[in-house]
Amino acid sequence: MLELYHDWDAFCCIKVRFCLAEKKLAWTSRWVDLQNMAQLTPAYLAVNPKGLVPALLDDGKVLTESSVINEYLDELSPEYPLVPEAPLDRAHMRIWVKFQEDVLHPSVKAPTYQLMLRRAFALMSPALLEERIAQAPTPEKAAMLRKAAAAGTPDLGEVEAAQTKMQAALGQMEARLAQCQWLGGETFSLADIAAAPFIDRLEELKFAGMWNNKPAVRRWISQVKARPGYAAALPEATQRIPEPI
Ligand SMILES: N[C@@H](CCC(=O)N[C@@H](CS)C(=O)NCC(=O)O)C(=O)O
Repeated sequence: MLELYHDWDAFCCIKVRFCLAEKKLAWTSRWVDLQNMAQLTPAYLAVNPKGLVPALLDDGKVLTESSVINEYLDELSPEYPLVPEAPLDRAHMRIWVKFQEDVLHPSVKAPTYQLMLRRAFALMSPALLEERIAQAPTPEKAAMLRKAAAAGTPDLGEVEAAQTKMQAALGQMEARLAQCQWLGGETFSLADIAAAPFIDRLEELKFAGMWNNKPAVRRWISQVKARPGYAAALPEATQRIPEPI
């Protein structure tokens, strides 16, 4: 039995749900509400001491790290393969999964906290906020959350710096996708699944205009949206972090 500890509107959780849907695997939802910092409750820290979602339990055995989880899910059944057969194609797939880990996911963090989660944290009681932040696994994480929850205006400097990184990332994707159909090569793979939540988050942030002048990225986005698992992986409107004003 597969149990997924996840939040509906979290980048790495959409990534794993997309994979589960494409592999047609049944799973049970264990919701970790990031808008209330539930990743920092003792109950969840017992599952993943890093206080990060997602975590997958397979018959009670815990796996963390969304890219590792997705390779594991792919290996669970030979049906609907998401890892290319040829070693070189597999290597390219992993390079683009790493690009998601190193570039795409980090680039959305500041705008997500400053423009979206900040509004959710403002609704938490100061006592609960402090209780949760006190459980943060590192002082850096505690400081980042405290800054995101602080009253006042968002740090637009951080948002602008992130937008510069997003533009550069989209430029790299455009160059790749002008050469091949999918990020990993000629077949849909875990690389596209890893990068897909970037599209969704930029749309939520109202940054979708960033790919107006990127025809290959726009073609790839249409292809990703046409995949059966994409809509299944996305949250319902009520499960979304409030949109930025
Ligand atoms: N490398 C990890 C990153 C996990 C991660 O950063 N998850 C985010 C949601 S996408 C999270 O748990 N954020 C809450 C926090 O940072 O406290 C993975 O791929 O699973």
